[in-house]
Amino acid sequence: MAKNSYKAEDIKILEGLDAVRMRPGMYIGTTSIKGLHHILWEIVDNAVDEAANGFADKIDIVLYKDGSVSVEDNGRGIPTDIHSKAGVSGVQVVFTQLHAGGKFSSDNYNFSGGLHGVGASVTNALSEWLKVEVYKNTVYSMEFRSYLNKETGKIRSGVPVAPLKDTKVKTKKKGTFVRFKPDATVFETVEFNSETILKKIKELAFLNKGLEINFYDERLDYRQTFKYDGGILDFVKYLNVSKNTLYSEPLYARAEKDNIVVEFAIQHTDAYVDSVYSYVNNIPTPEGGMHETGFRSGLTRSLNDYARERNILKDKDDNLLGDDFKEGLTAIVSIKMQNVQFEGQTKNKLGNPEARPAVESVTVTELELLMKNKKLQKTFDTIIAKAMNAAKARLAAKKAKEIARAAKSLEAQNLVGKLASCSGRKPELNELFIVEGDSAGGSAKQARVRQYQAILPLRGKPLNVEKKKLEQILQNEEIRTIISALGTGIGSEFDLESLKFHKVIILSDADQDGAHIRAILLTFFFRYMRELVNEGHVYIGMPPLYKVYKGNTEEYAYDDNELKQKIEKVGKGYNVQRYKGLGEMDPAQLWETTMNPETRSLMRVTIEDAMEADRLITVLMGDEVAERKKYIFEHANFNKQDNFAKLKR
Ligand code: TTJ
Repeated sequence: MAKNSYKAEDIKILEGLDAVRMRPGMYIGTTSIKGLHHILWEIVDNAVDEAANGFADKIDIVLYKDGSVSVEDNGRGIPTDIHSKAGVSGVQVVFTQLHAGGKFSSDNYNFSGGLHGVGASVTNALSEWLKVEVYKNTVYSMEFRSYLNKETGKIRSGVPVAPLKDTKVKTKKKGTFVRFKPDATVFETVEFNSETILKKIKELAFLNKGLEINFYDERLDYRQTFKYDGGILDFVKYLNVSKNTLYSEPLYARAEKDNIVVEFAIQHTDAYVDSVYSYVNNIPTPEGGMHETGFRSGLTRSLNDYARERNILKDKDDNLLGDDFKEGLTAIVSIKMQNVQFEGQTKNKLGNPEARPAVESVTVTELELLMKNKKLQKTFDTIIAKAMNAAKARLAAKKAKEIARAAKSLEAQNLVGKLASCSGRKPELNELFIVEGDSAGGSAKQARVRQYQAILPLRGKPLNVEKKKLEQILQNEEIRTIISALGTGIGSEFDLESLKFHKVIILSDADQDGAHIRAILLTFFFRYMRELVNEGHVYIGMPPLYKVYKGNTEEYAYDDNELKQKIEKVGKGYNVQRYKGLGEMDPAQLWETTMNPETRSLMRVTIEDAMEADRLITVLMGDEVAERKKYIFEHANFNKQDNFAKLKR
């Protein structure tokens, strides 16, 4: 009776393996080189599981000249005794029963990978032959073969040549050895790629701290050993080897929560993208999933808490976002758990919802522990500083986007009412004078050459762009008029091609208010129309400070030094007029001194000038009181023309 049922069972099992051979794609996805490697990983996974559960610390992989490959571990060995239900040895069950995969019950293993869980029997089914040795005091041995059934004309897969045999040969070794030759009639190629294998082995060695994996390729007589006592900490170091790291030792932690073992390693670089790699039971999850989500939110939460505790983030500040902490982050998150469920089209994503809170909790708890270590304070401060920078860039980008959008809608409106436009249609020749004050604006309108000179008078100070919010800036009429007059748009939408005036000339008084207006305009250009400055389209008009005259002679002086020279030149009986503002000049004088291309003085604004103006505005208007005082002290007479942005005539 027992024997009969065994036989029936046996036949059913063999039919199972034949099914694998009939439709390999159903079990390993593909019969390409990827599928070929897949049947190797099914075997390697079993050995790695034994190691991951603490029963083995060495795995040898050999590629042979005959096209076969072997995997050996120094673990407990596949069970050699008769399996009570199957009535055959454990070894036979492992290699002939689909889904058995060496994991008889979860009592033997806490966690097991199994790349796709199809098990070692699939490897057997798709091999020409497979040999097993188990070392437990003596050497046990068994062999499987595929052969042509002459009666049916079909190939039978993975058939035991004989039951498992105790050879009685004594051995001091412990473990399992499996060697197989992939079936050339199944796969598109049966040539293993050692590079692919090496890459995967290296990853497995990183993921399993202290596990030694030896590789030997007999075809090339090439060997390499992988062993990382730092595990994923070494992995992170390896990933960052050619990058600029922000601190030398990666942060590392490992803890268990709700039967899930969580391990992570983190190190930041000066890069702007993140490289986070996650794994479940040594299987990569390139699309992330619940564990990665938990890790990222745990990281964000604990680092925000830290930043507040250290008062780097003030009460009024918003929390830093997950995206801010992503910048330059290199991390490995590796978890081990039971009943893994993969999701997504490619099954590259961890679906188990319970993984999320477990990983988040471990991440927060373990990071908080590390944060208490005074020696790591600098590291954490560096991480926060990096994220603060990222947040700043994020806000600036958002602002630029909003402003660009708003500017687009501005173009639709007609805001150039105050603008006295020019008639010429050649932007290369056209000049826009932005003139401080209505009275100077009036003079300029009278003096100009209408064909190529346009005048935009500014009433009062254009709004300080630094202190105000975006919406307020755009509500400011002066700024709106400038934007719509230039025609370029702003921020990310800025388009130099649409510029209507190739010279944009700021004309302001030589006093403190004038200097301020100039700085505000330069700051605006620097922030929102940087290219305009970069391409040399922004100028500062230089009205003279003095007029020296006698009879019909008139000489202008732009500073005190020049005044002395001009006085000498005009000679006895001279008169001096000091201009307090542009408005004191009549149109003819304004034309001659500041607008006539033949006689005027213009200074082209460089990007450094604009940057300096931006800094000045930021410091003068910003929150840093000490910095402001220092700046005012150092630039006490900042309304002097030559002190403003190093402009040279
Ligand atoms: C199963 O539960 C009892 C103790 O041994 C467990 C076991 O199966 N261990 C084991 C299997 N170690 N190594 C393997 C193994 C190694 C290779 C190379 C291939 C396969 C299919 C299994």
